[in-house]
Amino acid sequence: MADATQAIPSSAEPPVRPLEIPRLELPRAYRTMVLARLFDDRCLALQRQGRIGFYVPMGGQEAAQVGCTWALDPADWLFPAYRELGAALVRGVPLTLLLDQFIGNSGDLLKGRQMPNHYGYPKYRIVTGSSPVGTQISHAVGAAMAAKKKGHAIVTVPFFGDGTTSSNDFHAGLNFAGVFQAPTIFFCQNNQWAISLPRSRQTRSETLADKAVAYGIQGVVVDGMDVHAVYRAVKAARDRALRGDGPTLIEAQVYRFGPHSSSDDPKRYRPEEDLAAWKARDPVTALQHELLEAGLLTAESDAALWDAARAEIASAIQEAEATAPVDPLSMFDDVLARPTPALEAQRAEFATWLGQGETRT
Ligand SMILES: Cc1ncc(C[n+]2csc(CCOP(=O)(O)OP(=O)(O)O)c2C)c(N)n1
Ligand SMILES: [Mg+2]
Repeated sequence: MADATQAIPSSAEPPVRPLEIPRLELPRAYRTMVLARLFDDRCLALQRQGRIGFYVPMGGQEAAQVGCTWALDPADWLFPAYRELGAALVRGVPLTLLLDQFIGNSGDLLKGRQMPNHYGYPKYRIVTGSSPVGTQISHAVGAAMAAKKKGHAIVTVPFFGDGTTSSNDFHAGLNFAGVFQAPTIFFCQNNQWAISLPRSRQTRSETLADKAVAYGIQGVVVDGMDVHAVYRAVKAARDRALRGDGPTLIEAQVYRFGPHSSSDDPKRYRPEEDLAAWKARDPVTALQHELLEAGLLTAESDAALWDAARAEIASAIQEAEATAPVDPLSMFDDVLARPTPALEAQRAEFATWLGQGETRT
């Protein structure tokens, strides 16, 4: 095996770019955060109305996800957990396509076989979301090593939470990345809770970024409610990784405004005062005020932006709900190149059963 610790020449030098979100891009970044906020709220409501089966909200984490993905190159690969709507929207994943997956209809590229929110889109360089916490971390490190060996000047970015820093894969991934200098940015959104377990019960480490020390890699704490701070940290980490100077663990400190998922009630385990304190620092409102003050937004253009986002969401829901369900027979597809006779027989039996319609038992 070649000495993997040696920097492999990349096919293209990383472009030197300023560490600030360009002024003219700010309204678009803000629009993406607004869209994420409104779509996220709406999807949780759709779940409550029985129109989608399960949902994992991300409210409160808009600046972290948008700031991070904005600082990346579209060629970089994202390895989400299950809460990364903001990252998907920056990449341009259409709302309808996301809803197709949440509903599990025939427009869903995954054919209704994955849990809602666990989407993947090769076109947008988003690997299918990971439910067992942490597995995406080692996947991302492997992909980074492959890119490095091929001389591709890209980074890989696993997204994960505070709780996931206690997982086996966090250790395996960061250790391997440290030893082999994988061009990976470990993007930890410390939203203070792992379902009902608070950050204080997760680890005695003072910060989660401190854990980087054990792996000999760079660790950075950043205010995840500040889109600029996140952008700067990710941009710097990306430049470092592509210079061959190794991976970075970024801890973006945020707060999950909603429940862990549509299946729990945070009022049963979380103090209301904490939520109120963090909501006072709402990342969407913070950027809104900043843009209004900077003259990049007016009260009118802001209202129009929110209205347009609501209209876009309504039409995506209409389209996705009008899409036909997944063909149940498709469950026999994609597994074997040549189906066995037994499988063919089961398929035929199932097709007959489906054809019996109302009379089946
Ligand atoms: C290996 C494994 N253990 C337990 C779970 C159950 N589980 C799902 S999400 C979660 C909490 C993860 O918390 P964190 O990493 O902070 O991410 P967050 O959900 O807060 O974004 C747990 C324990 C799981 N999915 N996988
Ligand atoms: Mg968490």
